[in-house]
Amino acid sequence: MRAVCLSCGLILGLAAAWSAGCTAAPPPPAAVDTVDTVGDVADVGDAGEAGIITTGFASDLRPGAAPGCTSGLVQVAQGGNNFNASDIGLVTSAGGQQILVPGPVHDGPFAVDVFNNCTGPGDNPDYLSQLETVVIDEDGVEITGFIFGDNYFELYVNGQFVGRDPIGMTPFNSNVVRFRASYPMTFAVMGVDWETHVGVGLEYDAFNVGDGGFIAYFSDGNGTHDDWRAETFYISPLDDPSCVRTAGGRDSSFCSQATRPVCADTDPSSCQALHFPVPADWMAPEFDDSRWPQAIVWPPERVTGQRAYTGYTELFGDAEFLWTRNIRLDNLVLSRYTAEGPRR
Ligand SMILES: [Ca+2]
Ligand SMILES: [Ca+2]
Ligand SMILES: [Ca+2]
Repeated sequence: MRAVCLSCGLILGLAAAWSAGCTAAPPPPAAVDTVDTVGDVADVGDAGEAGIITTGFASDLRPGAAPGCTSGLVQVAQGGNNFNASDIGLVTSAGGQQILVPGPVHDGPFAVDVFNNCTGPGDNPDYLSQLETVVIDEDGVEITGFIFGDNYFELYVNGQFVGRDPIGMTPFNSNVVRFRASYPMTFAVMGVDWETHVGVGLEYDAFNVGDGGFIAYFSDGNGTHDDWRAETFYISPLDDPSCVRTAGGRDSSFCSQATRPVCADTDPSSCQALHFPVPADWMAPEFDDSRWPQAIVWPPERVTGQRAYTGYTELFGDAEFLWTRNIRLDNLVLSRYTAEGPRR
């Protein structure tokens, strides 16, 4: 299931350690304004949650390891905008821990294109005829779901992989999936705000701080709203990771006014990142997400003006764009929602 298994054992090991630590953690005390940094671990002082700090660019880049646009000629011929490969790399903490960035992409079926003007035909009006139902629960209900992610998504339902984004970074695309599943139905989405300067959360020649966000709508009326939960696992670029608060859920919105750190202008290779191990079972229905914050709804215009979404808004019903409190610095965001039944 894991295509990019560069350090899966390590990641799973971290996840196990994290789960164990989480189980034993006392209730979180009140938020604190100042934190201490020791070695490569930021002690955020609220139940002992520790992030892993890395500095600078990823090494060991794997071009093509993640799904991506590979043909600029196709893109230009179709009048599109920029295209970029979706590189994955490894960053290493001072303590020797290695982490895949921008995220632990998994192998699995690609979602069908609604709009894809690089590895697809652009507008794909025949998408419904191309769907294959992913059977999760034989006696479940058949549901069609539409997803747009800035920039990459993986969708799990009731713990099973349903589909993933065929383009990791750009150009922007939109997708549709179909599955059969029973209620209560747990939707779990991994969202990645991809980057071209891998490891520091920056993109393009201008070293922009990119932003994330995703939206999903399902044919039973369920979709992305503020009753989902969302948590960040990769925060960058940062001048000082101690700006990230974690009481009541991680919050990077106090960092550089959630906009642009000094390092992005002075020396991007000095920018830091804060990572939190991804629990191996984060997508499972029984996973305890009670410590994750409520997802934040972002206005569509704040997330994207891309045709892949704006040309298909009717497919997304009343769903809303979600992310965390910080749409710019939070780059790997896991989100969950369990539906008890159809939402009408
Ligand atoms: Ca994409
Ligand atoms: Ca970002
Ligand atoms: Ca982005």
